Amino acid sequence: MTRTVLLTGFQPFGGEQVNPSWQAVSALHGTRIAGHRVVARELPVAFGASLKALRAALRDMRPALVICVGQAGGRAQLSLERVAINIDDARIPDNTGQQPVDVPVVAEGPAAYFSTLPVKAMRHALSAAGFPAEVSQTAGTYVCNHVFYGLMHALRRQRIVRAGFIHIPYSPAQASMHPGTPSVAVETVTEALRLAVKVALNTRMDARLAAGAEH
Ligand code: PCA
Repeated sequence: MTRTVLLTGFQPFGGEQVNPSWQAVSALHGTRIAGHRVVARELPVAFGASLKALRAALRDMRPALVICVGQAGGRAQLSLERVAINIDDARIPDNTGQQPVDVPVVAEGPAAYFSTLPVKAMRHALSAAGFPAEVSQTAGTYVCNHVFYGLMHALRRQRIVRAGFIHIPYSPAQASMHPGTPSVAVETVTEALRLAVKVALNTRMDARLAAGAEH
């Protein structure tokens, strides 16, 4: 049986016309990577509804690997997120007007979950192939962290299903509206994600490489 890789991107938010996370993952929809079928889904930028849609997709597809992708305007590299924390603290309202402040994603849930992706091996492979990539120590406290935490919580008893989150920079079209901010072409992000999926599927044990930060 062909196993599925689930990739998610987000709808536009914060006044943007597009979200490069959806542009990049939708370009991989229907392709095959390392013998797996890729399915892409778009999530709303909304606390609660985003996770409901994600949980439905997990139930329907029973994927072997899940990578959720979101836009992080201002970042210069693909950020392989290490950890999801159990807090919603929104600086701006979501697309439905909700703005939770210091509310847990899951009441009584653990403080945090680590990504189960081999983030070090992925960063190494991406850098070696010329893609800008880093391991990030925070996915923020907005809808992306909310989805990342909810994803890891939903899969907490299915450790065999690898899952995690990648933040991506603005696209050049977006960055032109925010002078001075870095960007990466959507096509480049798409190719980087294709490689990231391949490495995640082919790496059993993560590499022991330094990719920490002092701050
Ligand atoms: N980025 C936001 C939410 C949706 C997205 O693409 C975030 O980083 O939380």
